[in-house]
Amino acid sequence: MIKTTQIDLTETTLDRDQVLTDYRIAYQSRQASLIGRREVLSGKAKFGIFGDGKEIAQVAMAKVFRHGDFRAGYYRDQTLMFVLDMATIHEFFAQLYAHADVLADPNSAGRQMNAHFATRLLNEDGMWKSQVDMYNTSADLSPTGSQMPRLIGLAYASRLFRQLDALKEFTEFSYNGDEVAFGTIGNASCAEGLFWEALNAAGVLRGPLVLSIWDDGYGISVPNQYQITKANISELLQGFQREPGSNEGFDIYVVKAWDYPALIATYQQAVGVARQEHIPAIIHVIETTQPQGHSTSGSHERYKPAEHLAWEREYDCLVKMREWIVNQDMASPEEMDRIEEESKELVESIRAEAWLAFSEPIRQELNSVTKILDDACASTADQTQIRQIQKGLARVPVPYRRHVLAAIREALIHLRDDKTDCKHQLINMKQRLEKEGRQRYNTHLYSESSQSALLVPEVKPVYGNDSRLVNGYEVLNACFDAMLERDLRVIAFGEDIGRLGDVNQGFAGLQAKYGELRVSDTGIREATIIGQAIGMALRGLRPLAELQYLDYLLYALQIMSDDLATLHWRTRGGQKAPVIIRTRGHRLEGIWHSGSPMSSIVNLVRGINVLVPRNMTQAAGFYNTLLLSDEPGLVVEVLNGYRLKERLPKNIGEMTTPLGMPEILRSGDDLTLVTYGALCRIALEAAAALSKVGIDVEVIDVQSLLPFDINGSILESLKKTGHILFVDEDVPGGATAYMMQEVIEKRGGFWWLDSEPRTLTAQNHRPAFGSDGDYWSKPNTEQIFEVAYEIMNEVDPARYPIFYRSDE
Ligand SMILES: Cc1ncc(C[n+]2csc(CCOP(=O)(O)OP(=O)(O)O)c2C)c(N)n1
Repeated sequence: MIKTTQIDLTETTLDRDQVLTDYRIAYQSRQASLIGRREVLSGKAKFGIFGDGKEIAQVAMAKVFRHGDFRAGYYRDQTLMFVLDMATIHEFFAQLYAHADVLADPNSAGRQMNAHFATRLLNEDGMWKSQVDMYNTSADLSPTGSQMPRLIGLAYASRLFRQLDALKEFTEFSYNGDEVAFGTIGNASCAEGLFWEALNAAGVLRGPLVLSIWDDGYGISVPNQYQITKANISELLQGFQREPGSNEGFDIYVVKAWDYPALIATYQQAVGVARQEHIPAIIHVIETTQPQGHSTSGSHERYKPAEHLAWEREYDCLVKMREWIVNQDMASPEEMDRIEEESKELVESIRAEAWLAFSEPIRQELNSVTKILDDACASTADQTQIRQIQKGLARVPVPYRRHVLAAIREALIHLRDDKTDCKHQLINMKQRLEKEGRQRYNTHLYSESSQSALLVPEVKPVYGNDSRLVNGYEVLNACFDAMLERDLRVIAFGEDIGRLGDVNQGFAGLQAKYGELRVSDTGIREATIIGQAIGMALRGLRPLAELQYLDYLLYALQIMSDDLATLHWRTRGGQKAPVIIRTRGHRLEGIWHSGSPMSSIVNLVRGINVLVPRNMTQAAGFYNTLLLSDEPGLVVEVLNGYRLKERLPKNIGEMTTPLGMPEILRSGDDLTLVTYGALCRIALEAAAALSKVGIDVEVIDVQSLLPFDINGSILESLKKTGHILFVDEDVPGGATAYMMQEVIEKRGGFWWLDSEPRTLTAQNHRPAFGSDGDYWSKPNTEQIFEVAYEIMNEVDPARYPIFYRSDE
């Protein structure tokens, strides 16, 4: 017998009209699923995944979902969205068709597959709407379990809003921390590590979180016995169950997906307690069905036994609710039939409208190009090829803009020697379509608001005669102190940053000064540290989340990449999470404290700013810049810089380091050396040695990998020197290759090269332990000297003969 929180059904009163309205919307939602599948199978949409079988539970959930609340769920939640009008059925079909217009598909403007929901939290100008006046849904993503990390931040924000008086003024985000964060997840996704990490964190953080597990017994074709120990997730979660009277742990409920009154009572109780007392709850919704199988990719008849399929038909939540309504004498079978017929007609007509709205503009573009091609035929000698293109276009069963553009491109090849007006019209149309396509699909990777990080003006550090020389960590400490002081929304957390003040003392004394809620220790849980930050940032807070070492960022990289980096883009500017992530890396000793996997990061987190300051003053400037912006950013501090001496700027709280602006650390005429982070110091040492043999090196610190050198200043240096060397501590082909592409290909540096562009990197393997291990693993002063010298030897062998190597 498993222990769960019990509900009292006697208190539930159900009004007939409300019950019938619930049934109607649930039935409409089912129709949307059925018709949606048909649309995919008939070729009008690419892929479909639906919420059939979960309708009644979501109708019950919707009853307790209030303005200000948030959902972090997955692709089965269309009914909840429909009931609360967070998404309409029209929008649902628009997204199914990938209608790339934010008015048609406000979730994602055609960027996400269907049933990946998101409400628009931002106005057109990128500023927050008032969340307490809306139902809110954070943007869904497909990797299973990835909604969990951010869910804990959404819930924890309520605790902060309730307990921190300083946050009371942010009335557009919270009313006394009363907002509940509703999570949803499939049974099989509970096998993911993210699920367990998030649940544990939620229990520790104690916010108003209500997690529903839709359990249909399968994860695609794999039954629970292969997913979950003892094949029962609520049984497995028993250790999380809170004891009566205690406020630690979760309330755990088990309820059947087809039992309408029990679902209503369960949600009322669970959400009531969560909202009032901030006790999290788990609702294990069992006996859920999936009438159409997992998605349009396959058919469940292939893997579900016949008895199970028969059971699913009998226990379908709509069938059961209808039976219950009729048995309660709330409506006759004929009345129920009528509701169903009306629902079918309604949903079909909405679908037809959505299809027309999606396809008609494309049809018009296709007609325009056909017309221009007609004109082209009239004016060209050889019409056959153009007619073929026209015919091909007319035969496409479901035309997209890509077909139109491909036809134009093909026609232009045939008309390449043509001088007619048609050709110009085609070129114009091609350019217009290309531009519109870019606006549809390529915008909003970073903020386009007035708070874009690129718009934050530079404020240089100011020093006085009395400016003290301090340890690097003290510069950061002063910066974080100033941030916490001036912006009450700043909440810092991470492993060991609270009581200890972080492993390098950047937060020393700040918990004592600002309290445990503003500067907190977390468990060892990198993915959910980032998730916590995302959820909090979505609710208007300014989380400063620390990952203890760069090497452990890999645990969080999936969430950074899948959720944080794509958030603004995948909602086409509908949501933002200006999270500031702090970590330290590059250089210490041993495999896991000296990694610098910058290329892996840079290539996976497009959408997040990646900043690699060489010292703590530059780092402080980046923190200040990020806090003034509404974009996420990662700052990688130099691990061996905390005890190096720096002068403490007088304006540590105001100075900013601009993004995408390299800094020339040493000017020189012979060779451009491009690097960042810990290697800046080593490169300067090498440059000093090289100057002794007559080689004048310009050393450039890129400072910011994403964005990269937005004004092309490295190219200007290359124009002067004609020779370039990229140096870093990543693997060969890593971030040096990235930088080389930026300068040589994108900026056209190729045209200014007088010799082969070179890279110098760490070895392919991880850095070995100890000083010699480091010397043989990472670039050092002597190696930089030799590679730079080799470049100059190639240019002028007589002047720079190789003196340190024999040819044998
Ligand atoms: C990380 C990850 N692994 C695998 C998949 C492929 N996949 C998509 S849905 C799914 C099954 C999920 O089952 P469950 O959590 O029970 O949810 P359901 O779809 O049944 O509602 C799988 C394996 C994925 N999307 N993400």
